[in-house]
Amino acid sequence: MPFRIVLGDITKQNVDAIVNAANSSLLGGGGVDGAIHRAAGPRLLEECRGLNGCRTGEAKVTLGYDLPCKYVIHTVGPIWQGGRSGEENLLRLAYRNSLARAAEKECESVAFPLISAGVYGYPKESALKIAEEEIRHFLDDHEMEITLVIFSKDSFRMDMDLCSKLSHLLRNTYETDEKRGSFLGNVMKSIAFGGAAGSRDSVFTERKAKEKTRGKADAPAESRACETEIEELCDEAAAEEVHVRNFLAGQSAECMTSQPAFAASMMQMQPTSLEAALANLDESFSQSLLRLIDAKGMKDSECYKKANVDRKLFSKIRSDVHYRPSKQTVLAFAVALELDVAETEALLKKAGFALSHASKFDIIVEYFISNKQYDLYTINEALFAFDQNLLGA
Ligand code: AR6
Repeated sequence: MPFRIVLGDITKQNVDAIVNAANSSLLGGGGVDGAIHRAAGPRLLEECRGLNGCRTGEAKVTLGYDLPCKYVIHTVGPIWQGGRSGEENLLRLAYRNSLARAAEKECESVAFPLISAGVYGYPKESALKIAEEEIRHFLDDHEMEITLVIFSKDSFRMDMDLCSKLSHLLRNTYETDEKRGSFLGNVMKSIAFGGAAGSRDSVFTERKAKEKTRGKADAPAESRACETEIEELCDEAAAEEVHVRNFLAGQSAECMTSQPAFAASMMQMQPTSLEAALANLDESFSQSLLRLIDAKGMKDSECYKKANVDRKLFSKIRSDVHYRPSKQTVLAFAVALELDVAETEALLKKAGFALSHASKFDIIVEYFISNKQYDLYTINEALFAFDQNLLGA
């Protein structure tokens, strides 16, 4: 995944280089600087002594010594003075110069802390936005894995308005659906385990009888509507089950005359038809994706970069017609292609997935897609804030 946000300690990241939010002496300090020097050992300070400091916005490289990374890129962010002293430009320079040093050292992966967002007092939400903008800009024409390491959720601030909208949505959709889900779950369990218990009676009709004897006068309207829907499903399933039983009991002739379409569909399950069906598979995920990229007039690179998908992975998807992507990858492409909810569902189906209101991840992504907000970085910020997997691959 070219860009990700993780919660953790930068000194523990398995990357080629980590960035240190240092001060201009480069001789150590508190915060992330202190943590990096402690983890790297005294040889880091020795090398830093020979660097003659570093001006705000610039970046200098040392080895990583006892750290798991090869290099430490030391940069100095601005001290926040109210925003009128060129802080934004200096913070952007700190990211740009650090990334330039990482590219010079041919790093394939680099991890950043939120520069200036601690002791130097830069407002956290703006510091995050600037970090993301600079990283995204760099990734437009570089291949690298860049991780933004957030030390604690306290140091992470996303748009409060968006955050409260999503909390409200999750409360109203996820929790309501969880309750409804448990009702559906019970029906499904009764279907699955009722049949496995060996009873000769239809589990569907059994379920229906139970539903009928249960008093519904007190049930809330929403729950009654849901139960009616389930009852209808049970009726349909029961009818289908009767036909299957008839057919399997050797009553195919009767079945043929009373239900020709059903009998014909059962006949299609013969081995020769199965072979034919398998020879006529639908368009695969990979084929659908490439068709959609063309239809939107996008270049491949434009699409996979917008989707936060690694170039190598995209080549794999391109060359393997049967490639099975993860749900995060499919949704990342849906966002990059700016699909609507129905188109997203169709693309998910190609990979064997669906959007579910029993999943926070799905609700959050669906929220952005249905509101036509296709900025993947903002979506990932929201997913990170709610402890979900990020989009991309
Ligand atoms: N891993 C990842 N992030 C961390 C870690 C860690 N181990 N420790 C802290 N952070 P700060 P600044 C986060 O104060 O604002 C030093 O004394 C922290 O939560 O380290 O650029 C230097 O010597 C915050 O979000 O750096 C300078 O004098 C972010 O790292 C001065 O502080 C930056 O916080 C630089 O201040």
